[in-house]
Amino acid sequence: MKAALPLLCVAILVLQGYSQSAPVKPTSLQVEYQKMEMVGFIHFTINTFTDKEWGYGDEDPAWFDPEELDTEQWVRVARDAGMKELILTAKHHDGFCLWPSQFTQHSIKYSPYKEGKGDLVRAFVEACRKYGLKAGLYLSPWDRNHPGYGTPDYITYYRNQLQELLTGYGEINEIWFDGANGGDGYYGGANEERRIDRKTYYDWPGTIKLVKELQPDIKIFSDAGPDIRWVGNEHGFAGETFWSTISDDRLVIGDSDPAYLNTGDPEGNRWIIGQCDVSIRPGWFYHASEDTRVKSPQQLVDIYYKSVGRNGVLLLNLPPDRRGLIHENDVKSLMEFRGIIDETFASDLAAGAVLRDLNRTSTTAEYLLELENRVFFDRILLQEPIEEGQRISRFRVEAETSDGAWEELTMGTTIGYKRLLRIPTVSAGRIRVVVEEATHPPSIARVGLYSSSDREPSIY
Ligand code: FUL
Repeated sequence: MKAALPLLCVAILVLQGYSQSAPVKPTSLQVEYQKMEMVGFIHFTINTFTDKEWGYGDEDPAWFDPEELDTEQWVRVARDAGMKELILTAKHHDGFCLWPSQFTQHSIKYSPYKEGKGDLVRAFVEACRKYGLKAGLYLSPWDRNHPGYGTPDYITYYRNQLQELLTGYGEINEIWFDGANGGDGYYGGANEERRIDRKTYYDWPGTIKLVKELQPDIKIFSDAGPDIRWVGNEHGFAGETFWSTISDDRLVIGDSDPAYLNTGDPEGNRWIIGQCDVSIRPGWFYHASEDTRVKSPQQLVDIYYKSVGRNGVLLLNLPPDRRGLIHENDVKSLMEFRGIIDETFASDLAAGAVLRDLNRTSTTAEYLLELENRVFFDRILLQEPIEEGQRISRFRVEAETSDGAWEELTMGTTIGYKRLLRIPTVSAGRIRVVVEEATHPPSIARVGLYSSSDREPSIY
């Protein structure tokens, strides 16, 4: 009888119309990664000194000479902004290496910085460790300096460099494979245009295998994962509907459909975290001409709601200037942004209240949050227990008005790890979260209510 019980349960579930396929779940490493919520990018290389966004690959290493460089300043700024990881451009498209790679002369070793004895990857990783941040590295697959780019030789070179970076610097939490690939460049003096076949040239499966062998716990980013994916734009905006699940047979590293990446797929066969990359300035690298075009604290707050608040991880770029420091204007805006977020989310007005599970079916649910007193709020936080997959595809939130009626405050589609909703201020004591549709039996892990400082007049 005991042995027959599981079979019976399965039969009942199938008869009841439960989805036959189990929900796709994240790995524990992905859950840990998602919980970081905010990570940072450091775009810094010879471009900082040539005032370019994409170096051609013919730069003279002698131009790289940051005189006040302080990796600890970068990390302190990132930590104070709430970032839990920083990713450094160890090599951008120009091929210039911020570590003394033994495989090229296009590196920091041939620059005046510390008379060629500097190793920025090491200084960066050490600073991250000192302040408790995880370290990640960006190694551009496109290399406009290397003479062999476009031939199999370059793939060997690229993997040798991965080997150097992933064996010489301790634990690296994330490796970032950019999608920009092929075009004109210096290529060892050839000065020509080189196109590659994005589907086959890099043999990504081979590289991914190597990376995981070298660092089993590392998370690999590319537009198509396998662990973390691009969200299809560089504004830092995840889609309003945003699934962490996606079908990998519809993705090609370096060539995936941005619109598909921006929403994910409820039917997807893989869990690939969405990472929302954006720069605090118009460019990814520092340009003095952009000192007055740093994103405002309010713009950063908006980005936060559209990334972290839509089930994504925010990857915000802070490009150090020619001194080798994050510029004062960037620091000011960032700290004001952090202040706004901290103030809003300092106290959860629903803390301690009971979330009652009223009613559930295989694809719907209803929760009631009863507060001791009425509270004013204009921000709602919802979370699903993503360890069990992402299931909810439509919900609404209602509040009980003073005359006992239920009024809709907001509605949405996906929730995932975290959904933040901005609404006009209301005052209520009883709140209902109604899950209208889900791919698998739904549940809500947490409902939070907050009040931001930009309060508008109450509507109840
Ligand atoms: C892009 C690159 O071309 C930019 O320079 C930058 O590194 C950005 C994060 O990714 O594809």
